[in-house]
Amino acid sequence: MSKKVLSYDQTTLTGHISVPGDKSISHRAVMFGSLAKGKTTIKHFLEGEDCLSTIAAFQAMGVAIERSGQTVKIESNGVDGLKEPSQPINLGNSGTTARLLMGILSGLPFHFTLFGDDSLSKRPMDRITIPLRKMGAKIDGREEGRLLPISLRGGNLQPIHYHTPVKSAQVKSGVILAGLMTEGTTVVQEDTKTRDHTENMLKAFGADLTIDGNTVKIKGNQPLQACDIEVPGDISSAAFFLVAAAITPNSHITIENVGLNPTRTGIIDVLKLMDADISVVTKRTIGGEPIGDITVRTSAPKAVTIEGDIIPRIIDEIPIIALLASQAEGTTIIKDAEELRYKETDRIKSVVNTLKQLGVQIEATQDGMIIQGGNTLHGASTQSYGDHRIGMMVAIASLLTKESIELHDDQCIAISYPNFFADLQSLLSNA
Ligand code: SPQ
Repeated sequence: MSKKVLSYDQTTLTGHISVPGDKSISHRAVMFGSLAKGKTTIKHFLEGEDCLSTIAAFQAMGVAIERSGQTVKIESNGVDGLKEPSQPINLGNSGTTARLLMGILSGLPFHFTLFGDDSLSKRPMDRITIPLRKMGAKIDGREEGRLLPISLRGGNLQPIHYHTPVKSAQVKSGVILAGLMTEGTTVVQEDTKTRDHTENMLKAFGADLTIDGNTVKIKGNQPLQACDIEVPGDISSAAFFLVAAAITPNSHITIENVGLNPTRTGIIDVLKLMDADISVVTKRTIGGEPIGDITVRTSAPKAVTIEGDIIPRIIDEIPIIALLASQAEGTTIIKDAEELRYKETDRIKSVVNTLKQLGVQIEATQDGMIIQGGNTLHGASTQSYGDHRIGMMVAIASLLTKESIELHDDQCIAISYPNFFADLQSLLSNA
């Protein structure tokens, strides 16, 4: 297993960078480009391992997909051109590939076997297999289809009116995509709005769908029309440097061309609520996704309580928000975030254990954590536990101590941010 020793003498971050393409949008661009008849070109695609798993899945179904760096070209004969794969599909570490793909596969008259790595094999799949079974998909797997590996036989789906019990964009998207493969109208309703990239991109591919508050309605059997997609920078990746600049001395950075979809910008709201010096300029909108620049300067953050509807808008940023809170004045409380338990790791446990090792006063609650501010961090030997967001949280934490921090399994950072350490170095070397 890889190991990195993190030790930085100079910790001021300055300059401009752009971050890699958004992971959620990159996955969806490959999926919808493969379902659409014709040629789709994707620019600024995330070359992370998760999105490469999505490409491989559609290649296994006969779609011609070529990638040259961050540009992906897809030439597809549409849904009718998809073939039964001859081998099981490897989903790697990617929950998004698993849940969205199952929605699509449920509409195809073939047999599929799906498996993933150790982490994905522990993550709950019943949240998506339950509605897909209700729509008529034949699904079996470990623990009656709750866990991978899963086998699925699709075809002859019925539309559904589904009120989802979990705050999950993956579940909403999987059901919408299955709905696209039925005769009739599928309705998906959620209590709290989750990221809406599926809805935005389906519209860009010409689909007829309506959104009324937290309810999405989609007509089945609609052919998608190929189109070109430019992927915005991933705000979940940018978040690590936004927080780093807020808590290291004399820092001043701008991250350019970041996706500013309101279902994802909770990190900006949290930084503002904590009194960070942050400004945002929206520049343009592409495929329904606003894009702009975010500037952050060093400040003295204040503690807050974070709960309720903002949680899905910061769900992937909570590890780095916990580190931010450890440097704030006062006690920060994060509630209503029980979904963290179902990520690449149980992120309540892995964040709390790791930050404790580094000297932070933090305790886990059933649905979140309580973080005391004003901590002085020290060196330790830490683990990413194979979770890219824990690995990046540790790397930013290492800017807060002169002692060195060992990070075991740092390579998993490539899941969502292959050039993370190069970008960190470039911001550090400008000072
Ligand atoms: O794809 P995966 O492994 O689930 O990735 C994560 C991440 O941290 O990158 C979660 F672990 O992001 C999810 C996110 O938490 C990506 C996603 C999407 O693209 O639809 C939605 C969120 O998950 P959920 O549970 O809301 O469906």
